[in-house]
Amino acid sequence: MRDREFGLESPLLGVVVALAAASSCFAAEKGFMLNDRETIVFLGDSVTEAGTSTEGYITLFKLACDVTGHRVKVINSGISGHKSNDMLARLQKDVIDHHPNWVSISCGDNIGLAIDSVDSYQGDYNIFRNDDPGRAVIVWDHEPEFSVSMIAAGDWATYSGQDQHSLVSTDPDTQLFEDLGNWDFHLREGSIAINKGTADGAPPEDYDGVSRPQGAGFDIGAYERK
Ligand SMILES: [Ca+2]
Repeated sequence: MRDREFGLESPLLGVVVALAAASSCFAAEKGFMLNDRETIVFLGDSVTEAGTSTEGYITLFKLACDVTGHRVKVINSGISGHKSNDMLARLQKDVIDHHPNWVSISCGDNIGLAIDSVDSYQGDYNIFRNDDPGRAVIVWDHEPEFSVSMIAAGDWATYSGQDQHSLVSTDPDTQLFEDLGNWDFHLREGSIAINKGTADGAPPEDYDGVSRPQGAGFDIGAYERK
């Protein structure tokens, strides 16, 4: 049995953390959306499995419930190493059978790309980047994991035979987007994605309706920089 439950009376940790953005259950415009005695299941991988550790995100979520006087039942259904297909296979047992009012699903949290085998992967004109630069690509039947620097050095393209035109970004704030903090994914001046896409299958207009390509070629991403 891998699930772990937090009792309704779990102790406060004495530290109040700004948690309002931690879950849509705290959507600012709607206030606290969980009701007393409701159940929430957290389905995920290693980050979720560790989520009920002292500083884990589920612990912080439960703390927020406690300090706001909401008695909710929290169930941790995280299992380290699990991908979306693994979670789907245990969805009935680990989620539905708990009859939750809410479900939080969290996949691939600290891994850029995880696949069972390189044989099942086809990709190109991507931009690789990960918060944990040591875990950009994981192939389950291959060691070691590919870091961002290994991808930049061409190790991933050589191994996979894919991503021959793909790039690496170490800092998307300055290398890619106009305003990542505010979810503005328009390409900034000098973005490494400009003119690095392909005409193959490219829509004639970008997400804003701007005709593509602009300049010397198609840009990678949803927006063509004018
Ligand atoms: Ca362009």
